[in-house]
Amino acid sequence: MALHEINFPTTFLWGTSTSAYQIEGGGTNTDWWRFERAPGTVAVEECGEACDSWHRYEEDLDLLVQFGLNSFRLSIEWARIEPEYGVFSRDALDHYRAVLEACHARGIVPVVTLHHFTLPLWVADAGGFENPEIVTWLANYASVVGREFGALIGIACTINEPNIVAVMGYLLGVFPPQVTDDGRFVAVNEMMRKAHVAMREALREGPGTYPIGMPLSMQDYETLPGGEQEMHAMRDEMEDKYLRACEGDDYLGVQCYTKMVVGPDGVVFDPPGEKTEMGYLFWPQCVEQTVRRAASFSSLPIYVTENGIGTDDDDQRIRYLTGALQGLHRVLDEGVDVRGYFQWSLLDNFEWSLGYRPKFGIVSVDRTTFVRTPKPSAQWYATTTRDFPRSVLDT
Ligand code: GCO
Repeated sequence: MALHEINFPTTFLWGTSTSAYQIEGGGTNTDWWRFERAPGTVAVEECGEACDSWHRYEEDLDLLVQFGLNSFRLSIEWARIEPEYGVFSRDALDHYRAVLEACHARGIVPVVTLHHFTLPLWVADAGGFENPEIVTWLANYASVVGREFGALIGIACTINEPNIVAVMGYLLGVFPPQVTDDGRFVAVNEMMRKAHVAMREALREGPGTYPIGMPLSMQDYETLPGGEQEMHAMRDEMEDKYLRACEGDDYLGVQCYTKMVVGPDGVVFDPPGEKTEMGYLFWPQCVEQTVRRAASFSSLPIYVTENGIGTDDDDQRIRYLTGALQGLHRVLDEGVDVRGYFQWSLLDNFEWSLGYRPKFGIVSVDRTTFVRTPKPSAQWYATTTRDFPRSVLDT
């Protein structure tokens, strides 16, 4: 069958992905806010007002409408909703209700992440993901969120990239709480899976029927001779255990950016090849490879909940996204049930320890005035997704 004969599902979700802390600004009550100010951390600058999306969310949503997209992945901030243990902020809940209603008013399906990297200070101070109580705390938070917003949620993501929170925070020590301990890293991974299931069940008890899942960071892997064992061990801890734990979910969320090269001594840093601003290999093929691999674990529908490139060179971004969507098209052609693609990210935003230098956005944001300016890649994404799959294949 010629590729252009594919009847691309009209229900496919085309969107962009964001997170609260990275765009809202003013996330003062979080572990990240404190981490950025602590002496000797690797954080290069403070998040501050980010993109001021706390106030400018309607502008952001209007951009999506302008680009013809039908979905938006955003996160809600636990630290704002439950600033202290058991105290739920009516103001914060009302704010997020307004955001979700603003999505619906524009025909945009909101994909809502409950936890995207940041913890309320009270949770961090009580041991964060190492305190078994966090399973109950997250489930309680999910119950409140489900009760409040169940009818407005399009798709729910419980914990964003739990494997990255674990590896960066508990093995590599570059995210809070800056731990470098293999045993604690493995224990946090286990805690994440428990918390996810508890949150999923809590959401299911509330109103609304929407798919619930947990977006996982996945990589394409290249193994150098002698690195097989290392690669399998790494992938098992980072991905496979999670993929198996997602069995009771409604979908798999795949997030991918690059390929990792693994040799006998572990990850090969700075492998030869074209790089992105993150120092990652330029590897748009990661989309089809990771989606295929996720599909080999389960027959659940798949959403690519994040994919994109950090680059100052918008032509490089267009080249990357073209490759990514061509790969996505191939897996659809193979019959994999992929239901949506979310480009990371709508706006240039706060890239965690690396601050504002990496540019993932299809829209730039003036750091003083917060004025948003679409880049050529935004126009490219708008036309490509409108004409998909033909335009992608023509390139
Ligand atoms: C992650 C997060 C995002 C990042 C994005 C680009 O994957 O680390 O979900 O918050 O900003 O991936 O690195």
